[in-house]
Amino acid sequence: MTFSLPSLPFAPGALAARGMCQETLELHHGKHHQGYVNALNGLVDKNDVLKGKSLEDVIRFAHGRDDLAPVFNNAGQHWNHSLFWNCLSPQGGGIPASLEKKLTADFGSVDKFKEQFKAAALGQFGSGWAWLILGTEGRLKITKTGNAGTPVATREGKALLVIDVWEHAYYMDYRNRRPDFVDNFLAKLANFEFAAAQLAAA
Ligand code: MN3
Repeated sequence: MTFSLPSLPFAPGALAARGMCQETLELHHGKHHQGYVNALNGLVDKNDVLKGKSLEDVIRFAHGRDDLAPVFNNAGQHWNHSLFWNCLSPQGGGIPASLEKKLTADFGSVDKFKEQFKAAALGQFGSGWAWLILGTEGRLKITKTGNAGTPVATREGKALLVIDVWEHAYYMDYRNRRPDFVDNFLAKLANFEFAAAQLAAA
């Protein structure tokens, strides 16, 4: 076994009062994410070139290769979900002053950042992810990726915050209402303390 499922950084029921129920987290973490890890380990086990590589190196090696699409998909999903759990918090929604200053400098205001982040999350047709990234030029930017796409593959900067917009992330709590899920994420779940720490460490 090369890769393993990280523990959630909170109890699975800890977000229930803030718009993400325990069953969503148990399925999303314990079934979906675990499934990606299991599939990835099975694929790596059958491929000597991949054995011993870090997760990031596996993602970059498999990126764009049709023959390694299942490897890329499961590795990308493992990386993205591992970050996503850290982007949720039972005390989420509050933006530390250091991050607020940077958001205001690069987007004009916190509200404009939220508008653009929401637009990316809603504009991702089908499954995928929306990201707040510190670009290589030092400016914050918002991007979106489809399916298992990840900024690890494109080396476009450091991911500070991500939202999973696959239906499995929100269907139990919000049914088809992705806008409500994204609004709730920004207001009550997003771990901006983690994003600020990622920024400070960059
Ligand atoms: Mn997911």
